[in-house]
Amino acid sequence: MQLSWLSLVYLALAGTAVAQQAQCTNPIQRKEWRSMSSNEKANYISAVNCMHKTLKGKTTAQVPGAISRFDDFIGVHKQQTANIHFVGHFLPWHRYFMWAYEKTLREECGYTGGQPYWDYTLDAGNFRNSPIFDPNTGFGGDGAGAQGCVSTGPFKDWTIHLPAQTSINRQDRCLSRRIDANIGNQWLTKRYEDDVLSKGDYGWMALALEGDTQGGYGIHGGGHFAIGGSAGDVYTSNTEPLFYLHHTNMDRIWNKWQNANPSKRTFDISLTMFPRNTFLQPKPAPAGNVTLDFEINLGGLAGSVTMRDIMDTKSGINCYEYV
Ligand SMILES: *[C@@H]1O[C@H](CO)[C@@H](O)[C@H](O)[C@H]1NC(C)=O
Ligand SMILES: [Cu+2]
Repeated sequence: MQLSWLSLVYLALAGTAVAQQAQCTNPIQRKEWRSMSSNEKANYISAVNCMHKTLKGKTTAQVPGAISRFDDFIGVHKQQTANIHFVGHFLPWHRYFMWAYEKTLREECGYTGGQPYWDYTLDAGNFRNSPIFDPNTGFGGDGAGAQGCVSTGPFKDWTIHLPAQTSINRQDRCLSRRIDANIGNQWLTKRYEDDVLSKGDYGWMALALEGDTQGGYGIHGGGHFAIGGSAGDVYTSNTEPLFYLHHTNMDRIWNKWQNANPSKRTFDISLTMFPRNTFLQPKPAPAGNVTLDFEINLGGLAGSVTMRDIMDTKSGINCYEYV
């Protein structure tokens, strides 16, 4: 059956109506960690701890071995790792992932604010002493002992139920951290953020931000390996609660790049559907680039959305801003 011109006009009008209805008038404010009040920080930390406790009847348990909501998120990242890194939708997928995490903190764990970010360029030269590692008002300090178990701060007693290895379903372990201040001081700096912001199109911007063109760790790898321990486990790096502040900061940098030229950049997307630096064996045949119709999903956490739904922080499924 063919659509008549009349029905196309109708669909266009209906689309406009839906867009207006869903207008984002009261965006969630996402703040830098140190600009949050003591109450906001405590509220966030306790919501993360709430997600880590077994929520009876709430965990979607679609990942074998997951017994907490926090495990669910580790499991979904683990299941999709091979398809969501070194691809065009690397940034959009992680934007969607943080959207779900923020939503869960708010709807299931009583959090009232936005997902915070960590602007580590403020710690340049002084990475180890960042207030983010404060045992009382932050995420706790470096790991200790042979396993590098985090032994101070609000997550010191955590047991993680999903192992870093992909072949095992359940293996209890601690949250581990092995701070490498040299990596932080070298890579998590304004110089590399400015390099990302200087790019003229999505492809070059995204390659710089994921670390392909900065000649080393770059900001993405720099964040993971400066924290070290669990944060450096490729499949399960979100065992580290700071993962979400690191990736939200990368999301902020992408959004800052978009906002510098919104009409040209907000919906600019490219790079391949299959990984350029592949985890997949055998290496997949080269496929086309991601477009606005390309779909991503969060497994058992949330259904499919298109790139079009996720690119703009103030339309589609999103309604948040960086302050
Ligand atoms: C795919 O994306 C890359 C990176 O942005 C770009 O250089 C290339 O032209 C794109 N290919 C097509 C066919 O659009
Ligand atoms: Cu990831």
